[in-house]
Amino acid sequence: MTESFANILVRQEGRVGVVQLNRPQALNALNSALMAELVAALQAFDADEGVGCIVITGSEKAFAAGADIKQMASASVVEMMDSPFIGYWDAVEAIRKPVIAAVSGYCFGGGCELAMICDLIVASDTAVFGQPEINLGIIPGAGGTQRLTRAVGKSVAMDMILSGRRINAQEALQFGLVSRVFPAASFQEDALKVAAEIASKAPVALRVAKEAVNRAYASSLAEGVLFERRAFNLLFATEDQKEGMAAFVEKRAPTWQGR
Ligand code: DAK
Repeated sequence: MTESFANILVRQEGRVGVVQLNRPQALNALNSALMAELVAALQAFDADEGVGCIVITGSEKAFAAGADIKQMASASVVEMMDSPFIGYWDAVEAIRKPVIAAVSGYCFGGGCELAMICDLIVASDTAVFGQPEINLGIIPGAGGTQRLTRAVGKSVAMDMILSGRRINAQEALQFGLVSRVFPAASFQEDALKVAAEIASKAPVALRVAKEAVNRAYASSLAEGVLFERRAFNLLFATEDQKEGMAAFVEKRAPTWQGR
């Protein structure tokens, strides 16, 4: 990627595309400029055949301390309704490749909502999650009331959203919000290893698997199982399915073609 950005750092490590949120003076608060750059970088990685998995991360101190309070403080209701801001979150959700949120430090408000839009969250043991919008006289505005409830259940979600309770990395693991917690000292490498492992899998199967798991949120069990069955059968039209099964039988590593 040759584009240069003011609010994010972008790099590629093997088949992993990494986007690092980089507004340290505001603890990576998510303003429109940062979100526009994030979406541009994610879409570029999504279109790049050399990338199999994408990581969104922040600094050691903050993944993101929320949407930018200073940017929205004086907004009117009509300005909020007309704002293209929510479109950035929708665009993150529309990325087809697996996206990992690698969270260290503060992960609050819109930051937590951004992490939950990602396909999985891995955390440093320093991570702290929260939806503190109630302290500003508002509620989560980028899906937090819905995704947090699905992730951790009603009681914990209500607790966090109504009281502004923060939870640490171990609690987030226990409640099912994050999939793995790593020691701060090795967190960056550990998160990249998870991403590299995913990036090494068959690209079409990854994309279809992501779609199928996401169906579990958006449909009844019966519809979701039907979707999975069709998606599963579809993969038998790919060269990668033939290669994966042949490699198993021949006791060798598969070579994926992404088709
Ligand atoms: N926005 C803007 N600036 C922020 C910020 C934020 N969310 N969080 C921190 N900063 C800025 C601080 O103002 C400070 O800037 P200066 O005063 O130095 O200029 C700098 O970052 C360092 O922050 P602190 O001095 O406060 O640092 P501490 O270590 O003492 O405290 C903290 C760290 C994370 C506990 C604290 O900064 C904090 O409580 N921050 C606010 C957390 C918060 O309330 N987050 C939720 C924001 S509301 C929407 C979609 C989504 C949303 C809204 C609409 N639509 C689609 C319409 C989401 C809303 C939110 O996220």
